[in-house]
Amino acid sequence: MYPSSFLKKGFTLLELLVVIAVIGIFAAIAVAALNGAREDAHVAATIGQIKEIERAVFRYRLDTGQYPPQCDNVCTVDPFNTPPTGVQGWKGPYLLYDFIWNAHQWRGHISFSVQDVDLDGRLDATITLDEDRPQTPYTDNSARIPVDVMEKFDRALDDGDLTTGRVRESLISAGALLYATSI
Ligand SMILES: [Ca+2]
Ligand SMILES: [Ca+2]
Ligand SMILES: [Ca+2]
Repeated sequence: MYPSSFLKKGFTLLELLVVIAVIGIFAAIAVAALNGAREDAHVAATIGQIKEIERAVFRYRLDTGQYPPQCDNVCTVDPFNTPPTGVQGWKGPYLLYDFIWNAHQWRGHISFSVQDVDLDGRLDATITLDEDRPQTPYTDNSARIPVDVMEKFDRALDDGDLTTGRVRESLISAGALLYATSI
C-alpha cells in the first residue's frame, strides 16, 4: 500500500495534465474557429467592395454608354473619378475613394479591366483581386489569396469551381481572382 499522501499527489498531477491537455485542445479549436471567422469576415468585406465597384461600373456605363478605363495595380489615373476627355454624359465621381489605391483584405489591388473571364469568346467587364499591392511592380506577388479562400469567394458568388464560370483564378497570375460583372 502506498501512503495516501502519495496517491493524492500522483492523482493531482494526472488531473493537472488532463486539464492542461483539455485546455490545449479547446484553445486550438477556439483559435481555428477565430481564424475561420476572421477569414469569413474578410471574404464578406471584399465581396462588399466588389459589389460597390460593380454598381459604379453599371452607373458609369448607364451615363456614358462606355466602360470605365482599365486600371491595374500600376495605373496612375483613377478611372471612376477622373472626368474622361471626349466622353459625353459623365456624372462622376462614381466611387468615394481613390481607385488606384484600392486594396482588398489580403492587401492586393482591386483592378478593373475588360477581358474574357468565362472564356465564351466575348469580353467581360472584370474586377480583379490582384496578387500585387497597389502601385507596386507586377513582381510584387505578396498579396496572393490562398486557394481555399478563393474557393470561398467562388462558392459565394459563382459555381464553386475556380476553373469555370464568372469567378476564376487568373490563368496568368497565381493567387489573383477574376470576377466578371453581370453588366
Ligand atoms: Ca466572356
Ligand atoms: Ca504579380
Ligand atoms: Ca467559378
